[in-house]
Amino acid sequence: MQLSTQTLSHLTGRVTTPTYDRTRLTPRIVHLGFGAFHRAHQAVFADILATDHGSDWGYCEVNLIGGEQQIAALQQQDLLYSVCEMNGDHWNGRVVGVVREALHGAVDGLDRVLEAMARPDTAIVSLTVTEKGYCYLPSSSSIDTDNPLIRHDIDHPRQPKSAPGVIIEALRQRREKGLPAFSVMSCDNMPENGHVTRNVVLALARETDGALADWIERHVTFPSTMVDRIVPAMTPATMEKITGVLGGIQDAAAIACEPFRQWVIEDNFVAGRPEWEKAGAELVADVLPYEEMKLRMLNGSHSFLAYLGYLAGYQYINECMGDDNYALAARRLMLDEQAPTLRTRDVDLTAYAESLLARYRNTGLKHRTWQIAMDGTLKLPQRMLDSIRAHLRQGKPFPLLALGVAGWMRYVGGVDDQGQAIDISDPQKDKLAALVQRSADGDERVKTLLTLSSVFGAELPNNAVFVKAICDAYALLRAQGAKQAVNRVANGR
Ligand code: NAI
Ligand code: CS2
Repeated sequence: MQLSTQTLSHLTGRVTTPTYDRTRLTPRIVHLGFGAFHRAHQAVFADILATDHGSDWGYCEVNLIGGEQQIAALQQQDLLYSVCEMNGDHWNGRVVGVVREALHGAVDGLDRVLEAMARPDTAIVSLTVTEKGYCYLPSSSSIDTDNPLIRHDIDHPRQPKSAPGVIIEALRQRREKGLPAFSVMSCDNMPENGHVTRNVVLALARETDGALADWIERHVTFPSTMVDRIVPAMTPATMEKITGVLGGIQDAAAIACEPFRQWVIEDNFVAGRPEWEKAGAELVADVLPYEEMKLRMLNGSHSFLAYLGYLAGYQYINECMGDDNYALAARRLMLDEQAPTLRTRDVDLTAYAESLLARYRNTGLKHRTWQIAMDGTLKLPQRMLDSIRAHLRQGKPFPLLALGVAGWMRYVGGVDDQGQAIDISDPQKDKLAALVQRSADGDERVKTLLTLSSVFGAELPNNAVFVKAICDAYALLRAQGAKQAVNRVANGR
């Protein structure tokens, strides 16, 4: 049996199902990126609001590139899907009912997506399209005009392919119809994600229609957010477990996640917003301190464990945590090298680090190091390099961050410590392969990879202290392998 309105009544008591009248909900949020994370995060906040607080904010879910199967699943399941929180062997299920419409740009047609975004009721367009979806250069937070999607959208602004291009065209149609603007809210892991979104949207709009760009600048807000919940990609084994939790009912859009969830939102919306605070979100004036804390402490240590763990043969984050040296390295990275760079005032960073380590130990989560390792060219700047810059300014050492960056360099070299080839997933994969190909392994490889200016910018590669730190860490990894290197650096040997 498949999940649907009809089969909801077959679900066992362990699963929460929508108790509210779903037809009362209006899809006032169009969400771009119905992937794993959105299903377990923003949609769950909306579901709690509808269940416990009578909210009528519903979602129109959209995928533009990839994710055809998830949208089809929604369409076949009366727009229902389930989320399972897993804590070790303890699983809690919830069927989410806030989706009111589901569209895929390539399957259902871009016109239908634009029509939904340009409806009078649409108040917010939110995004979880991964760092790649913004088509930006992380070293400068500006638009990447060499990106093929952006080049296409400059030539065909009425038939856009990129997420920023689709947002611009929807806003153009609203303006033409005399409708007010919506707010654009990024929920991706980037520092100042609202500013990045604003930068790319305005820069792309300026390429084709200056008057529209001016209108967007005056009328649209781009609130920043800090989002947190660990939601690994689905696996057949997890799917099987969820089917068990659902008492045998199949849900092709099911997702599993950890119990923890956090959302800090800049309170800056032009056309209203749900009362997210009632579901536990924090609405603040300035999100940046929270974003930096999360990106450096959590995501920075995640990427460290992903590269060094993968090289050593650890498939999952909780396996890395089973190695005392890796756990110590992650803790020291957070507290000795990331925490001192932060401007958060009222957060106990030691307690925060301990809570992150406990979350990484969750044996219910099968979070692959390979998954976290992907798209490193878009992740390293905010997760490691910004902190390194702070240490360089103050003349402080950064041995674990250096090992993390060198770990990424070994990883993109394409061979792990067991001699197995690595399947690298990165938008700059071809460029990385070319740089690796033309450099001898060792200092030359490090210096060649440092020429990637979209990642390292202009100054770091010319900083002798930085270059030496990375070359030394890389040499250690080459000579002793990741496990030994982590052991030595974590223990200060
Ligand atoms: P996913 O792979 O399950 O979903 C990715 C989504 O992005 C899909 O809906 C896909 O259609 C869309 N997408 C990919 N490339 C695109 C492009 N070029 N243009 C437009 N749409 C595109 O990944 P997941 O787990 O949902 O993560 C997505 C993002 O959410 C992450 O990159 C991160 O920024 C953020 N996030 C993820 C967390 C997690 O634990 N999974 C937690 C916190 C934030
Ligand atoms: C991870 C994040 O895939 C990654 O790069 O570091 O998705 C991480 O799971 C989330 O940010 C947790 O909120």
